[in-house]
Amino acid sequence: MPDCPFCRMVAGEIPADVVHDTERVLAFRDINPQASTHVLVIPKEHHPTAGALAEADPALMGEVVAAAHAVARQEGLVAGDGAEPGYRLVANTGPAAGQTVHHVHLHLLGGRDLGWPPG
Ligand code: DGP
Repeated sequence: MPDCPFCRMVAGEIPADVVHDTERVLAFRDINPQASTHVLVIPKEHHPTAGALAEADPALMGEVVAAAHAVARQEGLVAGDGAEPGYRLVANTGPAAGQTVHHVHLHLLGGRDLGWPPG
């Protein structure tokens, strides 16, 4: 998608602070971090939302979630048993949730206490 910033990042046309890179998934630090760890995890293929991706290619959605977990481990957010200290995955979908980039991305947030409910 020529106008999609994340497709352009995948193509190497926009610089990214990449923390994880596989055949089908890319993870890079958010330009406007909301926590000491704030990484965006995306499929390299363009899909507009998490739900659309899960319907079109559930295996790829699984790869995106597994990549997020691998990055969380890399960032020291996951103990061996996956329990401590933890992290949050967020997939904003549509205007009510404040989605601004229409290429599915999971926000991986961690490194501070994350309040609930979110804003
Ligand atoms: P969302 O509101 O869920 O669509 O969040 C989009 C996120 O993408 C937002 O936290 C800022 C981030 N972002 C937008 N453009 C860029 C960029 O060019 N580089 C990086 N690293 N992050 C970006």
